[in-house]
Amino acid sequence: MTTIDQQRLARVAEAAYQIRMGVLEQGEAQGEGYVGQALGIADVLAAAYCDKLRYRPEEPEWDGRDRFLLSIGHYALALYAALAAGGVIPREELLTYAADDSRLPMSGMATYTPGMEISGGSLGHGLGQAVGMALGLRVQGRGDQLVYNLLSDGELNEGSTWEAAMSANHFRLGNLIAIVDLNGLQADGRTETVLNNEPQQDRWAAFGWQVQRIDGNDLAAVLTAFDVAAANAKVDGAPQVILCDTKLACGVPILESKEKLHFLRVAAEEWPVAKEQLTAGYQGQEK
Ligand SMILES: Cc1ncc(C[n+]2csc(CCOP(=O)(O)OP(=O)(O)O)c2C)c(N)n1
Ligand SMILES: [Mg+2]
Repeated sequence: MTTIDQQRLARVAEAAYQIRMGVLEQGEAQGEGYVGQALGIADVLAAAYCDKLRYRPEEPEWDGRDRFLLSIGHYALALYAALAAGGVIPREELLTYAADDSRLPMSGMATYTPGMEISGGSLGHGLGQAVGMALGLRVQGRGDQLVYNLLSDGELNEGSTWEAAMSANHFRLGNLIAIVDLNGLQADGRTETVLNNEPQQDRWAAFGWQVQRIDGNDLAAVLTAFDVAAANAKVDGAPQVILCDTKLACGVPILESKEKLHFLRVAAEEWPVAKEQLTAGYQGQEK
């Protein structure tokens, strides 16, 4: 495994901390939300928005940008926190999460939020949209721009995801990178109980994809996987997938131990504790 430069690692770790804190602030403002999965995916989003993605914070619709598609609309607060960390939206706006007239609705909507590429409430459509965008960019002679789609293990139960996976290799979309959050949970229970979708590596490989599987909360591994994917990406090559095993509520012990982690309702007095625990963990890591 390549070694990641320590300064780079520290910079992205700080971003991941900021994203997690932004998630907690949004949760606290509403008293509830899809907080567990957002904390789990924070390292991946920090690597994307504070290291790898090409975009202009002040010009979210810049034509030359890489595309990052969030098909899991309920993860929106994680993306809002990443957009704040990346300078696309003001950090204080996070406090309006899911409020009436906010640009940050509870489920991600492209028409409301700068930097939100697609609306994602109906699961299982992001990869198909990513295939279309990757194909479109290549037709326009801009196949060097990468299209990422962050999807969930619940979305692997949708047939449309596998139709898209099949077509991505058929069209040799080497500019397409899927990232799957394998957090082991979905709305009705554990993924392995609801509808087991392992072995994941073999399934994607059988569809013609280049596969990496990593600990999605090991930031050095996440950065390395993004580097490898970007280096492998080539017009007319195989599409790639990064399978990320993540931990729900990662970094916040008081929330990690909760039972109903798909949608968290947290008592008012627990939010400050959650924030303290996050900061203590981050400071401990720095030493
Ligand atoms: C097409 C579709 N079917 C069902 C739902 C209802 N739904 C909302 S979130 C969710 C769970 C999906 O699994 P995952 O994203 O892995 O859940 P998490 O890890 O966030 O708990 C479901 C079934 C939906 N939004 N869209
Ligand atoms: Mg899940």
